[in-house]
Amino acid sequence: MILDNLFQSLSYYDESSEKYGVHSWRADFPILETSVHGKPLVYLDNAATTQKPLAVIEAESLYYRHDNANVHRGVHLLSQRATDAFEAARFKVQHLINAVSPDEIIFVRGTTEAINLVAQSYGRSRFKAGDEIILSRMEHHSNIVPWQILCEQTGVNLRIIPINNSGELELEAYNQLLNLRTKLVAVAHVSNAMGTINPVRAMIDLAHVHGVPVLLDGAQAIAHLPVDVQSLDCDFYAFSGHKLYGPTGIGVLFGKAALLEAMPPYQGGGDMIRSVSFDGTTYNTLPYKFEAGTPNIAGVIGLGAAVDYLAGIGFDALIEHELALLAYATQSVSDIPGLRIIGNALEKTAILSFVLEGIHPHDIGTILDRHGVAIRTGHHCTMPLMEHFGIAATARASFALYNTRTEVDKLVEAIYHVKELFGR
Ligand code: 7TS
Repeated sequence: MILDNLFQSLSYYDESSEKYGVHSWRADFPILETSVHGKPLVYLDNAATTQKPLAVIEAESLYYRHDNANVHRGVHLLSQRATDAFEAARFKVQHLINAVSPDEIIFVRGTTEAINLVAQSYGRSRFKAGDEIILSRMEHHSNIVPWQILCEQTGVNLRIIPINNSGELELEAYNQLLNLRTKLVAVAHVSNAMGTINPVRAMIDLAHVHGVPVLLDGAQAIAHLPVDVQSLDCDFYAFSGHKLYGPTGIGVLFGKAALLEAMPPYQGGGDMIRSVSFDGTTYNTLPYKFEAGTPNIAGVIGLGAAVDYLAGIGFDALIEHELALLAYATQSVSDIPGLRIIGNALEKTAILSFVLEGIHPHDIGTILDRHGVAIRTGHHCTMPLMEHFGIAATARASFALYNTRTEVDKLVEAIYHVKELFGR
């Protein structure tokens, strides 16, 4: 529906318009000046990782130049400054996702670690043989394998929500999967391989009717949609900083305080304890109970800068720009003979996955690279999803706030060149 409306309004879309601000946004990202193979970089691999604005690069650099010290430990000034900057970032993330308290924000390495934390702490301590966890067919391997490991450890079973051929979840089937044995639902907010925005609000309501908590994998949602964990009423929300214009190696697990309080620690070590003796150890309060060892301090500070950067742009402008771009790209590639889009959900974010008849996606990716166009090809860590569509891989262009219509034109031009080279 959103896309249909945008198709109709495409004639009004003008990327040079100040309204979208895309050219001033581009200027914030130094890497966009880069050339590859002698061509200007057209970076369309944002679902894998986004580029970083100067504000993020400088926040990390300033920390190392002026404030570098370990956090939560020292009485000396640098340690206090580092701790203040670190905890300020926690507040920024709290406000980004509208969590009730900063104690509900656990810093982890990324989405992958956040989901493993929930599986090994929440799942392992509560689930028993015969219990069920509901996932969907479109999950990233990061939201499959941690649960499979838990299945081996506890005898829990996985139940899988099927999808239709547009790449949308079958909600009726989901409803039927929920039963007395269900202990958790873990689904992607947005699909990384197709861009489908799942109806998570309705899914959470349904799960809660059965008293079942819900974990949302927000890796692909966090940079494209405003996320409000209170209005979603999700129990856990996981995301990575590097997909949000922030650094790699840092991410967030949000959990409702009552759940986190009741969970055992995930890892043991410094910072997560209140007192240690050989007679017994007591654990620290939230969020520190889940943050064992020296954290990625520069990464947290960089993530805070990324959150500020995004707040400066605003989701209204960002969404309008990205959806207009997706609509333009979808329309542009639709005319290419032999091209099939994988994932045509009515509700989508800025991801365009496709296959070209008779040409392997890796060949598409390699030739596009010679044009300076960076896309991702492969199964995108969603092998069960690929199996559903009867394919091994797709070529995926994924957009961010700094991409332009001219870049989409270059993508399309390069795809035509691929077809020409393969005589298709
Ligand atoms: N979940 C989803 C939906 C993802 O898209 C990804 C990464 C992850 C989890 C894992 O995130 P990480 O930061 O912990 O690695 N997705 C992709 C992708 O689509 N291409 O490269 C990485």
